[in-house]
Amino acid sequence: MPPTPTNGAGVSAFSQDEDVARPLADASAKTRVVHTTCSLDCPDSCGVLATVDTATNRVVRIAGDPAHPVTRGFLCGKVARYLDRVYSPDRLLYPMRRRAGVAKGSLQPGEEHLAFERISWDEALDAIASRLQQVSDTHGPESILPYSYAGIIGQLGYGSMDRRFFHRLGASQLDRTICASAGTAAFNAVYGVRVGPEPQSFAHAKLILAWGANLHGNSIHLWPFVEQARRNGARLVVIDPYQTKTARLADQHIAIKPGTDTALAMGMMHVILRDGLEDRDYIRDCTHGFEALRDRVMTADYSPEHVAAITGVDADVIVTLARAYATTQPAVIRVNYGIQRTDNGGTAARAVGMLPLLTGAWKYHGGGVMLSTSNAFGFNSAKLQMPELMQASPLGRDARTLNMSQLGEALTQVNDPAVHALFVYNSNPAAVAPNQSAVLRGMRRDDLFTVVHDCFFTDTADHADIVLPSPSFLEQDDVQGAYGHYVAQLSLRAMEPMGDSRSNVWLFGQLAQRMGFTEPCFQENEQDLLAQALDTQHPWHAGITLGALKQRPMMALALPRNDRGEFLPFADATWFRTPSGRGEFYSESLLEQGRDPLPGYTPTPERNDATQPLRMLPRKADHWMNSTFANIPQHRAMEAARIGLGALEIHPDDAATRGISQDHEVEVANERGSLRLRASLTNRVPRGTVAATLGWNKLSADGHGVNVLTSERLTDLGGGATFYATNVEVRLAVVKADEDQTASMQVFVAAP
Ligand SMILES: Nc1nc2c(c(=O)[nH]1)N[C@H]1C(S)=C(S)[C@@H](COP(=O)(O)OP(=O)(O)OC[C@H]3O[C@@H](n4cnc5c(=O)[nH]c(N)nc54)[C@H](O)[C@@H]3O)O[C@H]1N2
Ligand SMILES: Nc1nc2c(c(=O)[nH]1)N[C@H]1C(S)=C(S)[C@@H](COP(=O)(O)OP(=O)(O)OC[C@H]3O[C@@H](n4cnc5c(=O)[nH]c(N)nc54)[C@H](O)[C@@H]3O)O[C@H]1N2
Ligand code: SF4
Ligand SMILES: [Mo]
Repeated sequence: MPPTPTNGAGVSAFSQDEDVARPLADASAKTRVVHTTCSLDCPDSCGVLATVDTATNRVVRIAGDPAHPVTRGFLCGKVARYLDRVYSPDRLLYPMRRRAGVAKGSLQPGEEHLAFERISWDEALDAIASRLQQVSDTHGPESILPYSYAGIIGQLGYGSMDRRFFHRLGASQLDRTICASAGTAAFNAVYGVRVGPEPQSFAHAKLILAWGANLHGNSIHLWPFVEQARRNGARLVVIDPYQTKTARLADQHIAIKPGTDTALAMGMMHVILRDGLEDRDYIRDCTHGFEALRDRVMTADYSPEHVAAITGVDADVIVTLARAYATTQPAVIRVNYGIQRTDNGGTAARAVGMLPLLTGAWKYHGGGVMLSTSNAFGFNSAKLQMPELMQASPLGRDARTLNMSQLGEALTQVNDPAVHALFVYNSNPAAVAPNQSAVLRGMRRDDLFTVVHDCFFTDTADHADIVLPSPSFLEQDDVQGAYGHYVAQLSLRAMEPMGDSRSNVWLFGQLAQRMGFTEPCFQENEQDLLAQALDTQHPWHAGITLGALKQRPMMALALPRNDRGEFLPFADATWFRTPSGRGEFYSESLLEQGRDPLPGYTPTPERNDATQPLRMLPRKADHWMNSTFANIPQHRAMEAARIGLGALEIHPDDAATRGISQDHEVEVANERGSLRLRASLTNRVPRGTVAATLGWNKLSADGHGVNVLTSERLTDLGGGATFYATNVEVRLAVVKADEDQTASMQVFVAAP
């Protein structure tokens, strides 16, 4: 279904959460409606309509764009309240500089103005340019480290002028591994490309596995299609150690032990092959290495009984699941990032990714496996980012690359050269990066020059020398794809930037001028970059030009379809982009890299002994976006209503053996650090597993975030972070003599 043009007329805004629905704008009011795109780091990339009061130029309402073919007119609860963030009194509105003599460290909210003073953009840009020049001259340009992730995922905001700037500077390159690199490497090994079924096709499935995927909390717009399928008789099975809302609403919840998904997937393969349920024609025509895989999975290591012992899932549940998966068509798997954040996580994604190759699920409309759709977009990132500029830098060659999932190490251990300047934008690493103590130790170095560009005074900004204000997505122009659907969108600025905030594109263009970079590409503005992003020969982008998007801001990719209009990736052998040209069970290229060419389960190397017997899930909040929104009172209230703020979710049996009762203050610790939280006794976590939520460090009771517990170990494929492979012990906190337990509990229980 091609998206229809929107003119804002007849908008029927509704929201998933009834309590956040806002009244329709009064038709007689003087308003205009602008199509923007939610650019938070979420698979859904919702079409958003912003209603602007033309008298005040304020955005008075935002709502989902009903013409979007996938996100269809509703927003998640967090972005339905986005205006609370845009117009928050805490927005960072002008550049600021650390006051002379103030040491770097975490600040209490409201204390920032004591540590920082307002300066003009000219002063800020001059100071940054001269310091970066000095660092480059003294230590070499690679001693400068850019650090960015997905504060905005539009093509311009995520990576364009910023990349040009750091390429031309010769700064260290950043390997952006913190989220998706393990799964990317895994699917590249199996398929050579990451595309999957259209989200709309889930409505046709008869069996849906949500595997390490919190649909309700993290990507709600798949849910209506899942529900449609269920109304037609489909079953939803959720495989997740934690009982999410998605799991509660499912037909079956399999509470697997964290980090054991490879074993479960291979146990399913064992049953499928043992019972002769594989699709032999598909395997013959479309796959590579089947015999080798069969030899591996038919060993006793992957028998249902052995897999049950590893995964904690009963053998008969494994057998029933495998048989149902192989004999129900269409069967679709929504695998998400949850399974990847462990040492064996790349292989887990690889093994799960192979399941439809064994059963031929790809042949059916509504079948297959969806990890990410991002590879389907062909935006011209080479033109936006210009890596060739590194040759014009003082290095005259490609710069070294540092892994963002090891920022603590980069700031405290890397030499030749050491990092002397850190430039953070689109990210809050002081809260989101693993091994927080090492990260903060690095950020507190007096000899490190740190710039932070953000909308708020984040934990990272607390450690900056210079802080710069950035706009929200309503305040900048961009163009965006998605990683959960196949619709390209223009995102038009609905309002002027708040205060003196300026976009990433503007900031790095200005800095380039100050650094004396004369290449014409640094003179380009947002309009130039939009045109370049869309200047692509990619066949699926046919017709999607800037001119066309200005007429209709949402355009579906021109995906190849059969005569019934269905998009069936990997239904035949023409789709694979692997070395063998087939779906690879066995990978010669992994073998060449000295890796196991077949999937295989290996237990996590994280210490798991009597001193740290509990597995910790440092999870995302349902109502925040990583650390974004964690400081907004309305969003804190929503999260407080869900599980309470500062909660440690622990199984009642694990609590009982430690003498812990509901609301007791507890200390959660391992060799990297410790956290004070409030015990919340719940069956949402299985025995042996505890959970807590990612947020802003400075808003927690003891100033620490969950990432003090996580490590800088990397995933087996893709060099990703292993957040969910963390072991801890929990004990009752020792309450200081001058505070009694009730008093300290109130700190935790109090809503925002
Ligand atoms: N509300 C909200 N939405 C978000 C985000 C957010 O912070 N909040 N973040 C956005 C981002 S950056 C991303 S990457 C996506 C991620 O979206 P998801 O991939 O859904 O990410 P997670 O919540 O990390 O993990 C999904 C589920 O995997 C489970 N899990 C953990 N370990 C294991 C395991 O070993 N095996 C299995 N089977 N499951 C496991 C977790 O309990 C969790 O419920 O969501 C995006 N959407
Ligand atoms: N324990 C634990 N840690 C995790 C995770 C987890 O599940 N558990 N998830 C991991 C994952 S999947 C991810 S993707 C990362 C996410 O890590 P980040 O990408 O760092 O995510 P956020 O915390 O949302 O921080 C984004 C910041 O960008 C800012 N921003 C927004 N728009 C703009 C803009 O236009 N310009 C600039 N300069 N800044 C802007 C926002 O205000 C916000 O402070 O965290 C990872 N860390
Ligand atoms: S965060 Fe995701 S679900 Fe929410 S509005 Fe943005 S794109 Fe849509
Ligand atoms: Mo992510």
